[in-house]
Amino acid sequence: MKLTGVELRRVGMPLVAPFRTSFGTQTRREVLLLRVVTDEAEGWGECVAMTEPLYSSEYLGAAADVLRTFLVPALVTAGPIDAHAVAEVLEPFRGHRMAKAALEMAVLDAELRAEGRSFARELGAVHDRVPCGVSVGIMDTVPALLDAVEGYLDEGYVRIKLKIEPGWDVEPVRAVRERFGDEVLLQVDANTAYTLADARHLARLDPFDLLLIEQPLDEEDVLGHADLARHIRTPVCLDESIVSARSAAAAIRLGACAVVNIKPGRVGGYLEARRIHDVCTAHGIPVWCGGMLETGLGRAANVALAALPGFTLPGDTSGSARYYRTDITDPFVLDEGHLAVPAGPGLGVVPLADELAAVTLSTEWLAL
Ligand code: NPG
Repeated sequence: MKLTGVELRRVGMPLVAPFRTSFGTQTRREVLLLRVVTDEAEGWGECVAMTEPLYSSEYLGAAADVLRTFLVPALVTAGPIDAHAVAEVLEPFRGHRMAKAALEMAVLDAELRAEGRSFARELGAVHDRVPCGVSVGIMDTVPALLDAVEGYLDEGYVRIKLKIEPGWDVEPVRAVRERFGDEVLLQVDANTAYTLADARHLARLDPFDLLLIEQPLDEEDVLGHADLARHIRTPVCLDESIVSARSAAAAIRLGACAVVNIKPGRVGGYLEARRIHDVCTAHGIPVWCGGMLETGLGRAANVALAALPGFTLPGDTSGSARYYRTDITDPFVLDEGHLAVPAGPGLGVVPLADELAAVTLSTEWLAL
């Protein structure tokens, strides 16, 4: 395939409700979309970087800049494009995995559309629907949290993840267990809000039979997670710390994680995400698909990934309505707690022209 055009598009979408994590509160999501045009087909990519570098060092403005200045020019210089060669072409540039992931996703989408194959088939999906969990933000009060959880359970979500931080951990977990019982699949996510000095405190979560505690410590503190794992019974899951198949292998060898959250943006793309799945599966480590408040484009690809055999825990693959009143694709709608894996060529979904136009903040064609 020959690359003939790349468009960067910034969209802004209001969230249905504020989403509070240990690193901040979001009321809207700005997303960088990428459209690649080739001589054979077009493809869409979604960059999961947020507007501010609070989850990781990446942010939307930097992603747009590195794509414009380095990544897209390197791909053009490399000649005919092939999705499986994109990562290697971009490899000399350090970091910027979310930007790289978006570019690879768009090229892969174009290639698969041209060949009439789906993301699910390409990645190795073995299911045609996936069970869905939901991530519940930090609330002002426990009753407000219980109302939110009740609503999600009524909608059919099969697993609840509570965002936690110091001051909002044991009590909300206890309240959810007391109200909804021991059968509810429940896990917590700290987004790096604790230190190893909190080990005793975090052990107070042990009686609640959580599926896992996600990224309690700093992203660079892999060894600390291994130490923590010896002090608590709740299985430790890593998110921010896992940025590649190599870092996953190292974390597993260190005993730093019993479970891994795979987010394609965080690790540089869907192909590296699949390699992490393979490494984890080979070591008997269960994985699940994380979420970054994706639009229908990223959601489509995530649902395809979540259908791989090693994804044995429900992911943060919620329905579109969890975040957006109007999505830019046909919405993903929960059916008995599951989402259907798109089967059409490429992502299997395309942006709806009117919906996309309504949320577009700016567009930019890159000079090739
Ligand atoms: O369902 O898309 C979703 C969001 C799930 O909690 C979620 N994501 O730390 O995992 C996370 C968190 C997040 C959201 C991180 C946005 C970064 C940006």
